[in-house]
Amino acid sequence: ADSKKWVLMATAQTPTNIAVIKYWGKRDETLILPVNDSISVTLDPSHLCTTTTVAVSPGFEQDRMWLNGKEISLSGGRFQSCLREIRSRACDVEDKEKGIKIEKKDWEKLHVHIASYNNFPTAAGLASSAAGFACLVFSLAKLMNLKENPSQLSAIARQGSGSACRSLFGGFVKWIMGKDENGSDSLAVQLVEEEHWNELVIIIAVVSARQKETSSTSGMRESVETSLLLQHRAKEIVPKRIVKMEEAIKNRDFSSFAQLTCADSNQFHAVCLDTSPPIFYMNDTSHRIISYVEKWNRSEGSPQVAYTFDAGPNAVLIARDRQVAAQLLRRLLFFFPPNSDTDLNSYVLGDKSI
Ligand code: 2P0
Repeated sequence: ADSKKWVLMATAQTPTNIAVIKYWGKRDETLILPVNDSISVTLDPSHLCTTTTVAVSPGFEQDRMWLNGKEISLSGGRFQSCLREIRSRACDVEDKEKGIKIEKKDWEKLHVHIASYNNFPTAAGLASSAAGFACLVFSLAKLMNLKENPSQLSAIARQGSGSACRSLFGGFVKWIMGKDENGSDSLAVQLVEEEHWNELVIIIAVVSARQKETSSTSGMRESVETSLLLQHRAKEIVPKRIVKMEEAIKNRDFSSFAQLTCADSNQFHAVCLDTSPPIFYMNDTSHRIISYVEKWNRSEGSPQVAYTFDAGPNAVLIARDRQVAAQLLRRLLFFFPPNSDTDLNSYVLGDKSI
């Protein structure tokens, strides 16, 4: 009976990431293999992040999970894929102080309890699944003493949610689509560390905290099935953009970075519009923010701010430095006052987010 009393735990914290070259479309739905490479920037963990604690005990009778204190089902294929992949790589664990020894073979029989918290609204288009699955995989890998490196772990997180694979690293990250049918080479690599371009400031303007109408998963499935623009984008446009974006990041070339980021966001939303039936993620306020930033950038002669929008109306604005960020915040509050006729109601400042 005593042996049922011990509990071993591990905790991890993982920030969300924002794509500057977007992932939109899968070539394999189960393994989550994308139709193109993507590049993202990982936010500062103090703002949009998930904290997950995982525990194992011989007293646990089944795998269970709580999200923000509420129990959720682990029966979905994506959770099961992640758990299976991690368990199969688990190693011996010994805690001499507690007198606990778990052998590799024991992990198949032991159950885990998972408690996860987001410090931001779930499913409001703020990429909660990215931070969530990355954190789940990372904390379980810690608990079960996996020997895999972060890129190898990213290929497991990918099977939870595509964008999650990019949250295993800080700084700028590339998700390589890979060629293998089994997905072994579809993983994330770090392009540069967070310190490389620390002048940048990321501001997220929350246009609406409402839950989105079309989930990313079903939206991209419909785009793959119906949009010819998506095929053209994946084959002809993104490969060239990835090369240019890597170059811009390496050289901290903000003009080129901003131009590519805005163009790629706009093309992603054009693909959504090219989908049948069309998908609208942005709203009038989103469009007004785009017009405003475009006008500002043109009046300065070179880009000061880049914008990018994911599967929702919220604007992610990347300022070239702190001065521009301060100016941007003042202007946003002036032109889009909180609780006015627009529904722009709060701002989250990702101060020195990379
Ligand atoms: C991205 N998005 O690159 C793109 C841009 C939204 C727009 O990755 O089906 O939640 O779990 O792989 O990762 C959102 O898609 O979709 C996403 P699944 P995911 O960030």
